Amino acid sequence: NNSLKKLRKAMEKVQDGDRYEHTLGVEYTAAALAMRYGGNVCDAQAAGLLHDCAKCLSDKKRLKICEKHHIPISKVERKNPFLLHAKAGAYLARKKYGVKNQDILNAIQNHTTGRKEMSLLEKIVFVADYIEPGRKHAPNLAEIRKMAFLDLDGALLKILEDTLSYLEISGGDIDPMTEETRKYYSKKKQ
Ligand code: DGI
Ligand code: FE
Ligand code: FE
Ligand code: FE
Repeated sequence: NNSLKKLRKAMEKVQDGDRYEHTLGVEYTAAALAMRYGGNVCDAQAAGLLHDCAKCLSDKKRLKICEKHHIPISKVERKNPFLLHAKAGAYLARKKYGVKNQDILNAIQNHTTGRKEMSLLEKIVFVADYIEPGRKHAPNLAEIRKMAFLDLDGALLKILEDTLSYLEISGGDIDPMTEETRKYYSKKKQ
């Protein structure tokens, strides 16, 4: 697909080598999950390619984009502006990379903290980001990779639980959205 090729070229330009490898890994993994769950494969690829399009900007630039375009910044985001690569990324996907599909934009916006009631595409990008082949040293990675293709919500919940335990141990600030997403998918499972 021609537009996917263009997005790949654009990401290669704005991302350093390792990040670009990760981007391609998320693209392929999101495509595989879309095949498994009957999603739109092309949309999954586009969202995978663009999800970290704001990852290689400076924190200052991310804050500037969000402030300038009236994108709300939470307390935790203000203190940890790397989190804003999701919101700033959705903005750039629309304005710079011409994405009009709101589901793709939501998948980019919510790929770090998740949110309750995620769409199939949002879940796919969230999970693909964590399990793509280049991702290393995450606990339970082998188990989560397998689970992703058997029980997407189960994999989503495990990723949130492991991310939150990691943040608790390392003393990272927890965004209320990450906690809310975990609670929602934990309740849903019961
Ligand atoms: O951009 P990537 O590294 O590919 O992946 P990502 O956008 O999912 O970001 C992952 C990082 O975000 C990981 O180190 C955990 C962190 N994270 C997720 N939720 C929160 C968080 N960090 C903080 N401080 N607070 C959160 O709620
Ligand atoms: Fe990211
Ligand atoms: Fe993630
Ligand atoms: Fe990523």
